[in-house]
Amino acid sequence: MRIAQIKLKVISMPLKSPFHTHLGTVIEREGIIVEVIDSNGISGYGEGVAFSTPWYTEETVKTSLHIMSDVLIPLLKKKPINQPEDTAILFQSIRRNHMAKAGLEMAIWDLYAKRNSKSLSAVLGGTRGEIASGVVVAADSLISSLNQIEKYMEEGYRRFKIKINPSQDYAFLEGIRRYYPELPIMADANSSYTLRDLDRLKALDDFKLLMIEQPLACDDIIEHSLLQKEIKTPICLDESIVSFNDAKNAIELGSCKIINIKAGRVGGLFEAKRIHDYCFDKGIEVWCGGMIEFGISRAHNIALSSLPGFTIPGDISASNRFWEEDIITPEVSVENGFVTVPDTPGIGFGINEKRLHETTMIEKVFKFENK
Ligand code: OSB
Ligand code: MG
Repeated sequence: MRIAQIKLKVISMPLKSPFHTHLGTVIEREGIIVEVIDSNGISGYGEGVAFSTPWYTEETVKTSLHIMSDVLIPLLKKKPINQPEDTAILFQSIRRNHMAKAGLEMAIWDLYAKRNSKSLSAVLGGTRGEIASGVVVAADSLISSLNQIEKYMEEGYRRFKIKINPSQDYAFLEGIRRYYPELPIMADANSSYTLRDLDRLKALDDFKLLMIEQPLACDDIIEHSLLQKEIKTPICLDESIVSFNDAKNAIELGSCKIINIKAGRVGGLFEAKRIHDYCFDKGIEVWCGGMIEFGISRAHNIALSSLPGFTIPGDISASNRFWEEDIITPEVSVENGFVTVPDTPGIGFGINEKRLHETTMIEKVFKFENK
């Protein structure tokens, strides 16, 4: 493929309601919309999912914009890309900065699929026509969590993820279980515990949680393996898995029974698929994590979730979970708890140009010289 230009747009949009975690509250979401245009005028879209501040990983919108503009796009200018894998391999010469890499790489996957008139799901090897949808409850009190759960149940969601931390865990989950004894719930701790909290974590076995996501430090695979031996609730790793090797090590050490795959966190769809394939082989279940993202990243998540190993409902909620109006058309919708996987070319969603325009704060255009 011949890239003619790349456009980067930093957009900013308020969330419908604040997203609380023990690491901070997200009120306004910034992101980077990546458009890669080929010499025939076909556009592929990706999304840089780093946050404004480095609370979840070390990247930020500003570092991503810098790495894309000053490091990765110049690399793309130097080497032709024939298939999406070439991008992932080209970017291996640069350390980390996974969300910056993924934003560009995923746009190239979309472009590649569109050029071949295939859906992204088909290009990735997807086998599912619809995927079960999960939703995250990130409220700061029991009462507002219960209200959110009730609303999301009515909307048909199949799995509820509750944010927990040492000051909002046992009594909190007990409060939820009192009203919803059988609801499929899981907890996400975002690294808020240490092994000193072993008794607290053991006690959570009382709640028949589907899993506990990332209880311990983001860079700790050994202690998670010790913890998993002590608790019945399956551990799912999120922050700890930033590469294929992390996934392999965690599985070999018994640090988790489930992996949350986010393409942004691992550097793109190529690495995400490698992790999926390895887990599939080893019988480790995976699901697709969310990043409070806009529709483009969500569309990529839908395609990724159509792979056979994604057996657990992911953080794939409807556009209206976070946004008054999304930047894609149609918006992502959940019906009876399922999202349909598009079979039209590429990510299978169009761009809501008006919404994209009104939310754009910065725009950068990179023109490629094609000899
Ligand atoms: O830890 O999974 C996480 C959102 C932003 C950053 C990290 C996480 C999350 C979520 C789910 O919990 C968000 C979603 O549904 O998009
Ligand atoms: Mg998580």
